[in-house]
Amino acid sequence: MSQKTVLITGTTSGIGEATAHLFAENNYRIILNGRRNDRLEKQAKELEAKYNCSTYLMHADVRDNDAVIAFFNQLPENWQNIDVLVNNAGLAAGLEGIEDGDIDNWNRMIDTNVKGLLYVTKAMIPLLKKTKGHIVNIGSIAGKEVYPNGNVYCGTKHMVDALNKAMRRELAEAGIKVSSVNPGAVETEFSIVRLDGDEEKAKNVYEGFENLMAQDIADAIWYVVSRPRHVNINELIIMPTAQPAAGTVIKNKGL
Ligand code: NDP
Ligand code: 8X3
Repeated sequence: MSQKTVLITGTTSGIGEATAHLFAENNYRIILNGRRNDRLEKQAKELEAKYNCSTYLMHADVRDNDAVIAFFNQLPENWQNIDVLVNNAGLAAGLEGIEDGDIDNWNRMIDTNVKGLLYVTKAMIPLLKKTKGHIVNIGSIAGKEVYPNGNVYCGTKHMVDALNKAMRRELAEAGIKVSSVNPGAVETEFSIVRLDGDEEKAKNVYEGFENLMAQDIADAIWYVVSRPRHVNINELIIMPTAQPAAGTVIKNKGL
């Protein structure tokens, strides 16, 4: 059987990074993506050394549609058979109410989480049609519920939820599977980014309970992708035991 290939957006940290490792361990070739080139290059070397894995770098900001199109236009023939796309790149920026919201933060979230996901997906569909591939969209519990001051982030993830359903309806006849994985609180760089680089405050988010780890979500993504051809997992919601709902965490109770 020929070796399979996955393109994962946002592999330079967190969920994307753990997912790249898990797919490499399972003998996939990996197309790595992110804006921080130093991390991408280091990651490629690590994966190659640890798993003897072939990697290809997608040095592109997913918000830049021209850069996304240019990447696929130059993609060498031997990397064009892509079996799986994991739409993972994303972020939250800020935790203010709408009245005090920062417009640049809103634009960053909408441009990355929604438009970036659409740009990469649109460019990939012709390739995925050839392999009868699989798209895994990383949504969030924030795409299923809303919580105070989550406003625009929750809005973008609700849109990911809608797009996940839209893609599944549109692409079923082409044999492309479409799934979403929707986590609650995972300790990654997510809160550092959301809180504008304040590492102390970000650490507090995860204090007093057992949050999810990036590896938990990578395991779920692998579960979704490794089902038999006739089985599609439409969506998964995965929460820390201590987080019964979006925006609610039970702290200091040993959970
Ligand atoms: P991290 O901040 O650790 O990772 C985010 C990744 O996305 C990084 O690799 C970053 O790379 C990349 N990224 C961000 N913007 C862009 C861009 N414009 N172009 C390309 N890559 C980009 O956070 P997580 O791993 O937690 O987040 C991954 C996904 O999971 C996101 O979609 C997030 O919304 C979702 N999620 C996270 C949860 C959590 O609690 N952590 C819970 C639910 C969902 P770089 O900066 O190098 O570009
Ligand atoms: C991030 C998870 O619980 O902070 O998507 O909304 S949560």
